[in-house]
Amino acid sequence: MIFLLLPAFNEEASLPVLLPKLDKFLKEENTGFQIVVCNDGSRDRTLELLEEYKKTMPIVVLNHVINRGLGETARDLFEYAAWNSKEGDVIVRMDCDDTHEPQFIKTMIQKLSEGYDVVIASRFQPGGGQHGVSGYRAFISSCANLFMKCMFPLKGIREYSCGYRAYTARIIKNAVEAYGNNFIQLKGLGFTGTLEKLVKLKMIGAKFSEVPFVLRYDQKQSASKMVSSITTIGYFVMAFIYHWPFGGWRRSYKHLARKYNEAHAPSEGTTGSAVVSVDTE
Ligand SMILES: Nc1nc2c(ncn2[C@@H]2O[C@H](COP(=O)(O)OP(=O)(O)OP(=O)(O)O)[C@@H](O)[C@H]2O)c(=O)[nH]1
Ligand SMILES: [Mg+2]
Repeated sequence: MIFLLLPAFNEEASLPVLLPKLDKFLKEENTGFQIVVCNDGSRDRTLELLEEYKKTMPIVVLNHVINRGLGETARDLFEYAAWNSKEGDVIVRMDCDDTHEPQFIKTMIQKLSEGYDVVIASRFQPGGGQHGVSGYRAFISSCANLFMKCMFPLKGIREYSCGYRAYTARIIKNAVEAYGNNFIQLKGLGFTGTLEKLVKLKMIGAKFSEVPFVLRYDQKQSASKMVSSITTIGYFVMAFIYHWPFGGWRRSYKHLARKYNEAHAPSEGTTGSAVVSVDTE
């Protein structure tokens, strides 16, 4: 079973394009799936549209009456998936703004089955890229990714800021169990939680990989909700508290790292990696 997690804030223009496309793709893949959308206090027709689509598609709607931001929304989506999935399931998080094409779900899941816990859709792998992104924005995004790579190096990973990723349900269940409400701790700092998830998963022994992905920014219909100043501050705050004071997160979560790394250590004759099984209908 695949859980598709979609945070939605004022996405009335994109949902009628994305949801039917997603539904069609997943049905063609003949894969059991559940779409989970969190409407985060949208002030447009997002909630009404979701209630309509629910009648014909497997959609669960989580609703925030007040806009709480992407951090709290992602927390609720991942907690929902952690409680409602089975160990062998897959969790995919994508944006609602129609810039993430569903076709990449297939390659991400194939990659997960090679034994990874997290597979990132990456603009920076050969074959990846971005359409419709201004030179200025592309430059800022590359700088941000370089900063994150220096601060939080993850082997083989170049894409830190894109939220389009596939996770094994097992690693998300472990993370929610290990960190509780602190899996995404920096909830008020814009889109920082997208990076924080990678760092927190790394600390409990997750294995990462990437597949090439083309960001379709040219298809974006809704306004950007990214407040880059707050997110930039968030990255700096995180880099700081990862190390300070007295060893920061690295020290305070050391016991968790030990517990989960030991639990996932390869036993003799195995690769030490969970093989993902996706139930088909
Ligand atoms: N729940 C919630 N979701 C949000 C909020 N802001 C953005 N989102 C959603 O998070 C996803 C990412 O937001 P985007 O505006 O696409 O941000 P981005 O992809 O980093 O950057 P742009 O595409 O340039 O805007 C989309 O699905 C949004 O609907 C928010 O305040 N609350
Ligand atoms: Mg987007």
